[in-house]
Amino acid sequence: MKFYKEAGQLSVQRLADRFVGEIQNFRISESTVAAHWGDIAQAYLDHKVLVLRKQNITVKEFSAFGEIFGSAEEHHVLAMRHPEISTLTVLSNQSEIGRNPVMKYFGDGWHADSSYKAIPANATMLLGTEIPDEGGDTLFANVEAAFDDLPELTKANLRTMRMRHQYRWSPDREDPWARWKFVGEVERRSTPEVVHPLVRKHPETGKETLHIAPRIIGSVIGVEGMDWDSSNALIDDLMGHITSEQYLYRHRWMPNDVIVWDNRCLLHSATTRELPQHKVRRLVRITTTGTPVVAACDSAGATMVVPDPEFA
Ligand SMILES: O=C(O)CCC(=O)C(=O)O
Ligand SMILES: [Fe+2]
Repeated sequence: MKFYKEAGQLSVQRLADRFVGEIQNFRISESTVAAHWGDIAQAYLDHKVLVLRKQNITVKEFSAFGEIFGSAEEHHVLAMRHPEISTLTVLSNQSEIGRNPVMKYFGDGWHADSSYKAIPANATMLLGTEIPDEGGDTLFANVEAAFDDLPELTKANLRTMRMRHQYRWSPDREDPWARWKFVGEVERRSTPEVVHPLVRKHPETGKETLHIAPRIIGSVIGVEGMDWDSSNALIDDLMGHITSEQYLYRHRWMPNDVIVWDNRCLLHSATTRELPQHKVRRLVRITTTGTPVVAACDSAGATMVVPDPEFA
């Protein structure tokens, strides 16, 4: 179903069932960003993912756009940073100097950015600089809609739970995809285990959503206080529900596309592992810092950082 929605003077076309808007006839520049700041911020909340086509823009203009969504954060994996501008990340599916081969597949697997930090990310935006003719799509899942559709009793039960997260955690450290393979001491120190409420309230819309990721290399250890089997089964069940077809949007990239998404109510995944190596894909990325995770229910408490015994 497609329909048009006006956000102030912006024309926005809905691209998926309950989320994703394409802002039309808009060229990002410092002056257009200043003139449409409020409209873009509102469209972002209304649509959760914004798509802007044909943005042949400079890195400075891209950064100006990013400021609408807060302050840009430096990626904790040093090798992912842009060599000159530390608040930009460069994604590439090629073998880049100084990078572990696993980094070619950055973001492949369902996740929300920085979900494992005490203060997770607000927005992430990407500018497609080198895009293959086919493949390398980015997938999005509308977690807020998926949570909303759950039975009331299930929602009430989930609201009392807390989830353990850690960037480098993996059920199997020998797994070739495990982050243990490339995180050094500096990165380990900046990413201790963090326990968040499982159901959070969106800080701007007040809507409830799940703060979750898959347990396989997805930074999620498990539900606090629950035995492994029950925790794994619950996470797998929820992930199966969230990633069912009715909640998904697949972004097929064109060169110079800009997309921005709300990590506070969505999951996303790159598909670079399926992309043949000769198909070059490079994008520039900005992520902005969010606000603390606020539990939907008081009994789920506040976020807690667990002191790392290795560095205590
Ligand atoms: O490359 C992509 O499609 C998405 C990568 C990703 O997860 C991110 O930029 O946060
Ligand atoms: Fe990501």
